[in-house]
Amino acid sequence: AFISNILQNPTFLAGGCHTKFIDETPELFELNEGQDRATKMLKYIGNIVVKERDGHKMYDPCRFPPVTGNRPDGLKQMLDAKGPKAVADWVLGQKKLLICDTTCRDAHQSLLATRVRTRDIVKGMEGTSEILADAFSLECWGGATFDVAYRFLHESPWERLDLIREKAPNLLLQMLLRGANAVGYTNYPDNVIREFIKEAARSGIDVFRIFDSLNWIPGMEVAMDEVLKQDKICQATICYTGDILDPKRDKYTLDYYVKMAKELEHRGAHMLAIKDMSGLLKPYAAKKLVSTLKQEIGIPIQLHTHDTTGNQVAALLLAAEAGVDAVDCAISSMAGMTSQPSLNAVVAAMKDTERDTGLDLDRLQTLTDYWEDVRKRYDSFEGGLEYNTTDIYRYEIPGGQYTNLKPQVESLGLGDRFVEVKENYRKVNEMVGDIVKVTPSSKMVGDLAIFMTQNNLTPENIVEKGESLAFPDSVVSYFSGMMGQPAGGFPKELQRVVLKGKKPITCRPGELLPPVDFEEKKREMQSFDADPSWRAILSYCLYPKVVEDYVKNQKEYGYIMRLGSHVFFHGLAVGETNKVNIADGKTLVIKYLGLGEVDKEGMRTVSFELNGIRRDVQVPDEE
Ligand code: 3PY
Ligand code: ZN
Repeated sequence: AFISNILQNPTFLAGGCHTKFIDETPELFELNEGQDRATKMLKYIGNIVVKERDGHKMYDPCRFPPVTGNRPDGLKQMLDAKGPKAVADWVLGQKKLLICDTTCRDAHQSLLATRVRTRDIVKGMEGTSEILADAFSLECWGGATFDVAYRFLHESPWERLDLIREKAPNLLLQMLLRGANAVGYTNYPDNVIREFIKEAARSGIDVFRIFDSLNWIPGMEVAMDEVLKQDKICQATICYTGDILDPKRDKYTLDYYVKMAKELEHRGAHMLAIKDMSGLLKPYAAKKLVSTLKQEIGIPIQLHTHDTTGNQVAALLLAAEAGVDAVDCAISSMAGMTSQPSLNAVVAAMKDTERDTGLDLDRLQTLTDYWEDVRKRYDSFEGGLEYNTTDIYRYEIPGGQYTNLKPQVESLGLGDRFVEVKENYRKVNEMVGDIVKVTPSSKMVGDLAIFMTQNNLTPENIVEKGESLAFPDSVVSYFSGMMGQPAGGFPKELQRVVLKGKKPITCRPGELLPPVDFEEKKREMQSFDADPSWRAILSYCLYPKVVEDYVKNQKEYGYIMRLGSHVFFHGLAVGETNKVNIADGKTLVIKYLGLGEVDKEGMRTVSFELNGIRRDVQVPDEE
């Protein structure tokens, strides 16, 4: 094959074959690339079918939202032409209730362990861009989607963003940024935050929702500044906790939120987000909070909540009455419970009122159908709430964490003590000073709650018993001040016990972290990636191990992003055929024939037909 490649090479044919010809013509070696890619893919599927055995059912194809080709320019064009202030002014001048669709980010983060793959997002995106043309934005990036894409889906979040941007050129794309924690769980050096934002802006993010997990404004400062510099929409956030209607809860009062909102406006935010990550903002509290904020600040307000209690369509409607400018919802087949309230329900409720959203319920149904079908591919990640619960008012656990906590607790063998863990979550919140709980502070509270359960600790004995215990990293980080400063400060006794002599900081962690030397990071990466892209370097700064594993996985299995999701997660049923478009115009027809015996080395043969020709691959057996 190599010889015939040489014979067909234009340089060779033109008589240009000199001694360096082979060295200078690397494509000669690429003849097998197609085959190689196919083998890698078969290996990937082989591994999955061995793991899954034949428990897999075939799936019907998805119903796709129709694409009409009618897609007028939208807010994206307004932002590009006139800048963020013009968009914010336009929003303020609107009567209609504007909608942000979170289906492609928070909804699946909260319902399906963040597992929705790029392929499923992108396949419905052209239809989405038409049907949601009158929405405010599409939240489709950031939060946990960044590392989960690399870690569990073996795909690049940057490529996801490119593809969404291409298919939805009219929509504002929105991301969730955890302030100085970017899309991670720890504070990063300032130059990493700035370069990450620059690259995200260049790649198509228009609206940056920036929050700090303790509502500590210095933790948002660098990110806000960089978004403003990039001329994108800076949506600064107040995270909502407690209950402003309850006179006994006197830490997070209406006044606390108003002060914070004013400060964010003063620092140049184009919009304010109220982020109710746990769904604690009861309907009448929403009305009170929004109507007060509308009087106190002049920038548009967008409300984000989770429908864990079942109360939150009502919260959005009362917020709409109180003048909220935009609300976050998810397509109904991906809404409810720990996810956002139903977009379809809100659209229907507002129809023929003075704040009609302008969205069409019948067309939305096609998106609902699409996501209903997509969701079936992710059934192994279901397992969250089966019914709404008002327990959340007691525990104050964020939507995404609530769905994760149970499997996490079960995996530690504490499944029968889940209620105790939740009670400890509540107690820990009190012990650490009644704090805002959202990534990463919520993870710290969860880690400490589990730790208390495992070690039979109570608020009464933790100070005494804790002297001899090594606390989880997140807890040490919190008490060191590396997550920022909580309102009201740290409880001193517990801080002393956790830190064991280490001195906490009170400044912005970014002031102490030395800037990252990107050239050095690049050299470091070359041990596993010969020529890392700028984006890969940035990702590596956030998640070194995860990115290294991702690159290695790609070498092993190739570009598996193009596999259909049911095949990606469950492989094929015996006799099932699947077409995979491995490169534009190149299609593999893969039929799964079945498993062979295990050999002495513990390898199992998996048989396929590839484009009609029998192909076997060997994969390690797992039982
Ligand atoms: C995240 O930080 O990922 C969140 O969704 C917090 O609510
Ligand atoms: Zn959320």
